[in-house]
Amino acid sequence: MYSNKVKKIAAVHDLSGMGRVSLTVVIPILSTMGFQVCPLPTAVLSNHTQYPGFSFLDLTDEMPRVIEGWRKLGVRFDAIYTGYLGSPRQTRIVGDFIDEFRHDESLVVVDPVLGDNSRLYSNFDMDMVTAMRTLMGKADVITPNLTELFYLLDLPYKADNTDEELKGYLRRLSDAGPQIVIITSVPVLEDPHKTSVYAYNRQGNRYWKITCPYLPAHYPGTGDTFTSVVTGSLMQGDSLPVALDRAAQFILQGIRATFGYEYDNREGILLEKVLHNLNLPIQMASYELI
Ligand code: PXL
Repeated sequence: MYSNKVKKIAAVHDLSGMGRVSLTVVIPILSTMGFQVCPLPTAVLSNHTQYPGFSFLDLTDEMPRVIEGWRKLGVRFDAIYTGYLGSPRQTRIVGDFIDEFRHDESLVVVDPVLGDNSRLYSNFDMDMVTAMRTLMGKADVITPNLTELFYLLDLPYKADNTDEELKGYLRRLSDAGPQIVIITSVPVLEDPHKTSVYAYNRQGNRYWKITCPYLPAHYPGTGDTFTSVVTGSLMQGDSLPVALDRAAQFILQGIRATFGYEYDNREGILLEKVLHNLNLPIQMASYELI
């Protein structure tokens, strides 16, 4: 049956007041791309956890009440996109939420937010890693960065990996459930100013690589930006390599928009200056089949 309704995305992330991460990034990006974003907040923070201090209101006890409200409304989501979760118990609540609120065509995206630059974020420990491994099994798409990849695979971090090694990691994570696995923030050894993204789609058994002319780790929230654009793009019906290109291009535009200013990188990229670009056709095609 023909339907022109706006697609609904449940966004399960924290709300951090300062420093453009999580819901303050996910909502504007996916709204601009034409989707209705329904937030299921996991925590409220004064600012993200890469600042030296932060307030933290854990919403684990509130989440089942929000979910109960949605149950009464009889809502189902066309996508469920999870990011920063505050505790292992939350990952279990979110797992049950996915089982109940997805439908056959829904896209489930789990960004296993655990750490960056080879370390776990403050207030996460190995229990959180184990819990994230279980949640990952329910996803269609996962987007770990290189640090998160090694925690999920229970391997020691190493920055230097061959294409063949990275393909092996992608394959192992996909074997645990997700059809699409995307690894972000892979250093390019020959050029310290670049990073690569590697991706695998089990459907078609193809591996992709794109190299980005920037270092996202310098700007918190670029992981959330990347996964938000990929999610919106896949929901629009773009192929995986086109979705990756859109996300990489958008982050590059955001970083370029910040260059001209005296600026505290912890605030993230100047998203507001480039949001409108999300509705333009992509300008570059930098993906490679590997
Ligand atoms: O984007 C990752 C992220 C999300 N939410 C919070 C964070 C971070 C990264 O530091 O601290 C609260």
